[in-house]
Amino acid sequence: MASAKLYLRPIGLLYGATAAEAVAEGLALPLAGGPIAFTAAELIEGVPGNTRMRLFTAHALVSSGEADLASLLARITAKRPPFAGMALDRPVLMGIVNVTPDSFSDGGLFDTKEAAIVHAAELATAGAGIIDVGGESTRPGSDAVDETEELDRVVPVIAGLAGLPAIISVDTRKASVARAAAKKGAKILNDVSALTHDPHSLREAAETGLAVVLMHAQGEPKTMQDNPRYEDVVLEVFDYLEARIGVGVQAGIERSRIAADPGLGFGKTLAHNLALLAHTSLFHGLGVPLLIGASRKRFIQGVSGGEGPSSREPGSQAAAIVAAAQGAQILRVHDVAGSRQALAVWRASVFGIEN
Ligand code: 7PJ
Repeated sequence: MASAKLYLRPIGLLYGATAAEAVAEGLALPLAGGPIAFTAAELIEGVPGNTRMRLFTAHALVSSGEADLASLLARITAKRPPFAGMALDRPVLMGIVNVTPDSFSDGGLFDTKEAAIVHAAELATAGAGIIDVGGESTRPGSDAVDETEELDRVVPVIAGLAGLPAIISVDTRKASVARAAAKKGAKILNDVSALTHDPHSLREAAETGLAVVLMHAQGEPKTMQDNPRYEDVVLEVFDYLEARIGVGVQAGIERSRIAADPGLGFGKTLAHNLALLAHTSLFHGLGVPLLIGASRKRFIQGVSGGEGPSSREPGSQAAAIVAAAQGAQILRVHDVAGSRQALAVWRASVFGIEN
């Protein structure tokens, strides 16, 4: 294995006071600065499709003395700075506002400017720290949207959200839409193509100062679900995101402005999506905040039924908890109030009622 590489998947997670005590005793290490800690990790060594895995205690990892391992551990354990001005010490909910006539889960419901603005305000009141406004449906099978059309959908809505007590994010693959959104006050560029779709996006992101979410997708929305294939989905998605973070930093986007997302549903089978969700903690090795978007996606139906997207809400909330329990910092959801309740019950049970 000439170009063997190391990946670490933190396991044996502890929460709250127990986590702090175990870290103080040298029995655990903080995950992204805490308040979750890990007592052990799977060390995966090799290249996608040809790896070996060994289990280590946190103590053994620290005392290994291997340079590659030490730098990976440093990325996993370091406290994340605020993202787009938001502290990340508890999960932040990103509420979805689709201004599209064909969005797969709430298509047509919020496709007028007024309805979208009202819906965004409701999501903010319900506890969304971020409102994600999108004008191009990227659901499986969807066609690309013309630039003028996307600008017309998104920009007036973002302009109408000024003063909302939430950070505004724009879900777009187009540099011109990102720029127009930034002018109207958006602070985050959420790009499902990880700044690859539009050749101007890297420069635009660097110059506007927007925080960016880099998401993994295999293929284009139109055909991505036709036959997705990976040797090892978890490691390949990790490598891709790591490379895109590197490209972003090279282009002048500070690391502190970048978050990463494995892109559930984007060119992935049910098994791929479940593997990514189960291995969320491995992605802390990217050294940036993690965003997970499971909400109402088809893989939930693949597990346990749920014909229409809105009937996948309980499964969506379960997936959000699975991600949050592994330290994912940002959860992209449709039902903010419901997700908030689910998270609150989980948080109270592992961190205590006061937290
Ligand atoms: C995602 C997204 C996601 C990020 C969409 C849908 C399809 N952005 N935009 N992550 N999904 N960052 O709403 O389900 O998973 S569009």
